[in-house]
This record gives sequence, structure tokens and C-alpha cells, in this order.
Amino acid sequence: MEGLSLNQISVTAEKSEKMEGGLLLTGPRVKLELPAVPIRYLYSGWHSWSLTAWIGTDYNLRTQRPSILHPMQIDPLYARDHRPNGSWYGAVELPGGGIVLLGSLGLDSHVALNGNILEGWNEGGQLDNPSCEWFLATGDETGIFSRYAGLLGERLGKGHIQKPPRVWCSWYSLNTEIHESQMLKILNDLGDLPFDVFQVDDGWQVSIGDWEPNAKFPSGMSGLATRIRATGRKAGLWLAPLIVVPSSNTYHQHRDWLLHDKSGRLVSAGFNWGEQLYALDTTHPGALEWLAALMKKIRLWGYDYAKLDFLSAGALPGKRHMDMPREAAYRNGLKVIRTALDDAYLLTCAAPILPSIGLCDALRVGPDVASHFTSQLDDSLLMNFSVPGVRNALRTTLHRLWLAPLLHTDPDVVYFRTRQNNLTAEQKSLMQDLATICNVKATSDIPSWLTDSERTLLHAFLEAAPRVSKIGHVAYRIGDRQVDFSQFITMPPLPGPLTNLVGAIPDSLAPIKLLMKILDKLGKNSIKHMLEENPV
Ligand code: 9PG
Repeated sequence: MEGLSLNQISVTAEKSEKMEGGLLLTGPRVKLELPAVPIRYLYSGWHSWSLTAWIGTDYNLRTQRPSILHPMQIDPLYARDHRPNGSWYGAVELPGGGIVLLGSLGLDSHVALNGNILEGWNEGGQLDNPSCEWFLATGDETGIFSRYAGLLGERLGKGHIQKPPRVWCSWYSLNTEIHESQMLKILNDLGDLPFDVFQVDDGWQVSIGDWEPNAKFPSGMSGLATRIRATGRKAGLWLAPLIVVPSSNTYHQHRDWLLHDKSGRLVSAGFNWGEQLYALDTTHPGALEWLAALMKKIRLWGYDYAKLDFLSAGALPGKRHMDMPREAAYRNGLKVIRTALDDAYLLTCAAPILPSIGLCDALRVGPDVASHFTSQLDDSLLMNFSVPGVRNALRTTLHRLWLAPLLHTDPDVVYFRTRQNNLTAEQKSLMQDLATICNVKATSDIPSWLTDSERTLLHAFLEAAPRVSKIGHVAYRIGDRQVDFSQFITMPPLPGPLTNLVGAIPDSLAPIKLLMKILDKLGKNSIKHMLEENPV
């Protein structure tokens, strides 16, 4: 590591000048010739769920499956790019251990490695990033990234809320099977557990795009917020404001607000809830007005905490009402949302990372957790590391903790329950430790599912504020304990030739939509059944 200095790298850029901690490069395309071919690359995923990790340059990442989910899980523009590459920044480790970071200081930029050439380019030309600035640094990873975070904060801003709220969230026990009386029962059973926010997740709305309470919430969302607030907690609500499904009224009434491609076809934003997803064009004045009104409406209902999900849809490639780079367009929309939410706490999810900085209080920095650690199907056949699973969540989250000076890094919920859970005690405690490190604490555990001792542990976890310090790459001291995550976040062994062969068959040949529709139905039924056996 000591061996590598900046003058061993040959730089091609419009301008290169010394700055504190490294070099400031300028230009829409910059190129670095490294003294050797790197052994590891730091992939930087586009949004919350997208894989972010140091991976050996000899690890062959196949195109992840299913491709119908690309627009929803990763940057679809680079889904089939097999070079080590990533959004905004990339870092490499050279054979001697030296680390080089090339990080954009603006939006709409990408970095890729070709042999010993590390290249960065700005997709939108100079429109949203007039000077196209890049930070180039070598040395200790923690130090470099802390400087990078500082530079991003100067340009994009940072969240201003000091203490992250402790949240009870409905998703990871109930999925969309939520209803009013059950929410009230849980609210009551939380009793003296120190949660600051009671957050209602997916399942309250008429549909994705029609953000009104459905029949399962007869007192309306304001009725529920009133009951939540009466317990001294803030009310939180989940929405996916930048996507719509074809079964919604918004889709039928406002086709012109949706993102189209240059031949006039609607751009796919993925597939979920058994339906095709489409994206809102956040440069369309009608859509922006609607977004602002929606945010004001939930504030009026009494919600002071918003979890806004599936946000990357706003930055998908397409032809917009106003011609501007896609991430600038997203940020434009997020600004309108932020302003309309006023002083509500904003958690962004499935959100492009850099374009969300300065406009949110918290950012989900990994994929969803789940009640399983990992899955052979996702790891080997699908090679999809953006899907729910504890190992995927730990891995990506741990690689994004350098963002902590800019926003609250949300590692997703932790589990204390044994009931309805396949995680081991060790896996649960790793998740709890990570939440303590982030100081962003949430759970979906149903109070009546917890044993007395689990409830006591959850209570203590929520109250505790131990000293945390970083002591290694992914190792921390928490109070007087040490935890090293490295052995739990490794990439799975590369699949064998047969798996690779099957995994490379174009998935357009399979009736994926039908399959996903069936899976969605089956999933819903199994949760309903589970809730009959395990009432809240
Ligand atoms: C509600 C959920 C929860 C959760 C969010 C998001 O298909 N997928 O890969 C996929 C991954 C995660 C996901 C949905 C779909 O979950 O992260 O906390 O709010 O939506 O629907």
C-alpha cells in the first residue's frame, strides 16, 4: 500500500490539479493508466438494493436474472456490461495492496475497469455537472472515502436531523396483509418499547399510483395517524410515488406523465405485485404538481415520516418532457418531494445513491433483509445479489457506511423473534450489531410473537447507545465487544459449468411474467395462511 503514489498513475483529463487528499480532475471523460492490473474492484451499485462490494477481478459476474427486474434492481443501462464497473465511483486494489479511488463529484457518471485502465465518464455531458469534476486519491480506504464524502457533501448537501428515529415497520412480518384493527392491536402491544415511529408499509393503498386508503383501512389514513400519534409516536407511511401500475387510475388518466422511450413506447420500471411497473417523468409539470400534492396530503393526514420506495424509476433512461440527464431529472423530482414534505423525516429506498444525497434524511443502503440468510437459487443460478436476503443486505450495507456523514445509513430492520424466522442467533445478532453501528434501528417483529426474553433484548437494544469505532475493513468495536463481518459477507463460490450454462439461457424464453404473477399469488396466500396460524 505504501508503495503506491499518485504519480505512478498516468492521468488523461481536461485538467488535473492538486487538492487536499488527492487530485481534482476535470472533464466529461477521464482515464487513468494504473501501474498494474488490479486484483479487486469496488463495485458501486446504482441504487439502494444494487450490489456494492469489493470483488476479485477474476470473479465472473454473469448478467443477473431475471432480466425483467433489471430496471427495478440495478442500472439497466449497464446490466450486460461484464467489465468491473459501477455508478459514480470505482476503486481498485493493486497487487501490492494499494488502493485507488476515482469518484465523480456529480451525477450521471459511471466508472469501469479495462485491464489496467480505469475510466470515468459523464453520461449527460456537461449539462448537470458543468465542470464534470472527479476526485482521484490513493491510500487508506477509510481515509479516502471520508474525504470523498466531504467533497460530495459540499456539492450535494447533507441531512440535518441529528438522531435517527427508532422505527416499527409492518413489512417484514405482514407484507401487504395489513389492516386497520391489526395495526391498532400491534400499536397497543408495543406498549413501553421505545419506538419513535410506527410505520405503515405497503398494503394500505388502493393501488400503486392511487394513494388513497383501501377498504382494509375504514377510518382512513388520517384516522390511523391520529391513533398512532395519541401513543406519543410519530406516524410513518410507505409510498412508491414514482411508479404506477396499469391497474391504477393514475395510469389511465395521465399517460403523458409517464416515462417514454424515444420511439414513444412506455419505459418498463420492472415487474412487481404481479404487474408491470411504469415510471413517472419527473420533468413533467403535471406529474410534479401531483407529487407535491401527494406529499402535502400525507402530511395533512398526520404522517411525519415518509418511506419513499422504488425511487430509481425516476432516473431510468428515457425521453423526458424536458430534456435533461436522467439523474438530474430524478433529483429535480426529489427536490419537489422534499419541499412538499417540509420537515417530515424522509427515508429514501431503492434510491440512486449520489442523486439522493442532501435531499433525504435517511437512505436505505442495501437490499432488503429477509427471514433467511441467503438462497442458492439467487446466489448461483440467478446470480442476483440485489434480492432480499441477510447476506446480500449485510454485504452491500457495510460497503456504504462511508456515507454516514451525509445521511442516516439505513441497514433495514433487525429481528429478535424466533417465531417465523429461519435466521440463527448469530445471524440475528450480526444484523443487530450493524443497526447499532448505523444507529438506525428498526424491526417488524410482532410483539405477541416475541418471548419475554426476546422482548427484553429488543427493549435493551433500542435503548442502548454504546461507543462504536471502526477497527478494520468491515470490523467494529461496539462497547467492549468486537465484531468482524468479513466471513459473513463473502461472495458465494462461483457456480459450476452446468449452472452457468442454464443461468445463461435467455430468460426471455420463459413465461417470466406469468411465473411472477403466480409467485405473487402464492406468496400472498402463504402469508395469509401463516397469519391464521400466527395471529398478531
Ligand atoms: C414493499 C417493500 C418494502 C421493502 C422495500 C421494497 O423484487 N424485488 O427485488 C424487490 C425487492 C425489495 C422490495 C420489493 C421488491 O421491497 O425495500 O422495505 O417496503 O418494497 O413492497
